[in-house]
Amino acid sequence: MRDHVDTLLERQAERRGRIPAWLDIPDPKGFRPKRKYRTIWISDIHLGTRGCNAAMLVDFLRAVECETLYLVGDIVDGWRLRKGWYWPDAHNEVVRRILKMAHRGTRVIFIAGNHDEMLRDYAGLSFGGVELALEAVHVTADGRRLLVTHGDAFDGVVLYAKWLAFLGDKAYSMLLRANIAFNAVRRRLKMPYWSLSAYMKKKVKNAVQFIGSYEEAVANEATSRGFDGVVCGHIHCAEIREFAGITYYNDGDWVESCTALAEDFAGTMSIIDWVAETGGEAASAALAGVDHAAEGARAEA
Ligand SMILES: [Mn+2]
Repeated sequence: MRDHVDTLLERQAERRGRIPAWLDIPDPKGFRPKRKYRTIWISDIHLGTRGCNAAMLVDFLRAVECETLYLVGDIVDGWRLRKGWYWPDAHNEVVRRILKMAHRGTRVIFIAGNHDEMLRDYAGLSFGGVELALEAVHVTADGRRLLVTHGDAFDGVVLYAKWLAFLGDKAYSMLLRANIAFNAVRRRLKMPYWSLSAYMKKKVKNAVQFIGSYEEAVANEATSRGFDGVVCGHIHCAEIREFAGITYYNDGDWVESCTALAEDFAGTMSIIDWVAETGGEAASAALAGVDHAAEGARAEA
């Protein structure tokens, strides 16, 4: 007991006035050279839910390097965590990856979404090199001004069906749960990840109609505020679409489709589909180096 306390005190003294040691631990040696981008946007990670594809995201973040990283909302799912704590160590690893990127010089801007709306009270502050904001203006390498916003504010503008009603819908949460079970079986059969829920969403007429009018509503707002384009997330549907003189970008999500939006050094934007590119193969290996003895690994709801 005494020894344990002594070690704790020593460790505390050692750390005082310093940053955590893990920030400087080098990455495991990979065979892939890092892909370099000017900017990367990711959103709708929903940390704290079973649906979150944390392993796939860690694999992606290890494979890339960027000057600016935008976290476009719904990064942590406060709504889900309020109902019961669920935080496996893979979710800690996502947080550590992002903090490491910030530590190594990437500018990280976190725009709060509706599932992490509790962070909106902290807009304007920085934590561990991560700047919190309500929205941001991004200027591309080719000089276009883009509004960056999570996008939940546009739910109400859409006339057909409110996305919230759709998201909160029992059918949709059952679909997400089915997607987890479905992919657990596929993994056991050594088949690549395939999003059942993303597929269904493209087939359900109401969802398709909603997505179309949502995109239009977001684009209209950006036009009226004088932007050249808008980047959002929220509806879990990655897209690059032109609307009369304005470009609508959606970076997708890491619950269903595992996608990101990226800008290269010439200002060209593209959607990165990590499942299509890797088949999710490297995802389990991505977490191999993570210390599973950590307490979080036992956190099951
Ligand atoms: Mn959202």
